[in-house]
Amino acid sequence: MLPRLSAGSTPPTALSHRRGNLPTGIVHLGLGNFHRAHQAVHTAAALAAEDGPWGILGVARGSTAVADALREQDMRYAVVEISPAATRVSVPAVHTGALVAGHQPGEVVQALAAPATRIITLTVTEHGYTFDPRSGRLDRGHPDLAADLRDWSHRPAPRTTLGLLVRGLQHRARSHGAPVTIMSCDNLIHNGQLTSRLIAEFVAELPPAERDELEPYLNAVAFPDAMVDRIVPATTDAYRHTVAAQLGVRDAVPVPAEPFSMWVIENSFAAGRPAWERGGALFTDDVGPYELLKLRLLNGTHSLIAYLGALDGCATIPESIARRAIHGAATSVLRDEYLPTVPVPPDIDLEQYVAQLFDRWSNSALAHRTRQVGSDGSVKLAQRVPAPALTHLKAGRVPHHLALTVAAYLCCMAPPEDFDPGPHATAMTDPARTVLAPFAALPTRAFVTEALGTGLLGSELSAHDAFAERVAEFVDVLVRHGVAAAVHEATDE
Ligand code: CS2
Repeated sequence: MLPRLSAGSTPPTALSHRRGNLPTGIVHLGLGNFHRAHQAVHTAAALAAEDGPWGILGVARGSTAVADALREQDMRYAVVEISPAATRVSVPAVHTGALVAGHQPGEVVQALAAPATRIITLTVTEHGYTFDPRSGRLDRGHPDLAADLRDWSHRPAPRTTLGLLVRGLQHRARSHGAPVTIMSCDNLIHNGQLTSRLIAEFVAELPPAERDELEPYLNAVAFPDAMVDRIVPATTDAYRHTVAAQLGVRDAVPVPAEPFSMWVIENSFAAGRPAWERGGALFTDDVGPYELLKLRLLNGTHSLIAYLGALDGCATIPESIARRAIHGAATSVLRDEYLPTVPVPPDIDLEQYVAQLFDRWSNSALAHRTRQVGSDGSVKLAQRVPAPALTHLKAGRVPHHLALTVAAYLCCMAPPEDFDPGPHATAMTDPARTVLAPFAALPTRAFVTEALGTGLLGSELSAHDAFAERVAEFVDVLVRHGVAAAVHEATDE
């Protein structure tokens, strides 16, 4: 039996910045695969180039599986960078510990409040912000958020990410007042500004004495925007075998990732930061154009590929993009509908960026699942579709491929009774499923009106009849004639 991955067994390929103890300077909420293949790798590379007190304490939300495995492995795990050309395994060694918020909220708050903690980073997914994507404000209907606000003074251990952050800030304000940076690394437009607004809104809801005590401290907190980009699928046994074969150790929690990785960060930190620019990150004063480029060209197109692919029987993104019709639809939505709505940052070579996107989606060695990209579409699409769709509609054009994206999503989430969307669509998870399901029995046009009427994509888009009409037409074609016919119809326009 192979030895378990550990500090002692870490092979010489380890991306470990030094021996000895690394102090914790960063607390990260969201110990999932993405963080471990993105921020952790950039941080390890930065620390290898320039030492500093920037170890990361990782906090998982509810599940103990990853935290337990990491502890058993001295906080080591492998990143399996994989493409058809090569497989490269590395072991970032930057985590100083792991906590589970659902079980150890008090310790999490303590870590957030520690004077040595100078940066708090987040990858809690779009859902983790307990906000309403339509209004950009707190989702007061969210039971955990409502409970946090209601019981604030009696509940030392908040349930939501925002609650944990505010409790941590409260302790900081009371005990030492040292400045701190909170950096969102989730796929949300202006993620830093959004986090700052949500925290301010949360604080404004506190009992007056606590609110008045905490509000001035918020000036000591920086909220940089950050664009993050790396395709990181779920772990499977195949990757565990790769690690065993390449490193000769057992790793229970390796992370697969594509070779590409990009991180663009607003250079606005309250209490220092690692030299992330030496670990591959780009610093700028305005992350906005990078965010829009990535959220629309990559993520927006990704959604279309995932929904069409799943409906066409494809388990993976590379399998989907290899189908002619889906490749065509992806090209059209990207070039004709997303691209005209984004400012291209001056240092981006657009043609190269687009070609690289198609290469990344075609990474057949990575097996990124359509059901992973298609899950939680109700929160993701709100970030991707409405703004560009409205730009076209206001200019008098119907964006057919954006309508097709919404139609394909609806077919996956709320298929009519006599239509089987297939196993990959059925496996997609989304809280909106239960909301949309009752409408599936309606005639298509009414179904689309009701679905959009839930505010799924904001109220402005649902008021555009021409868009809803087009979505309904595509739902009918997808259900009756399939993906290729729907793409043909969209492209014919
Ligand atoms: C994907 C993203 O699941 C999704 O919605 O579009 O996770 C995508 O893979 C990453 O944002 C790439 O950086």
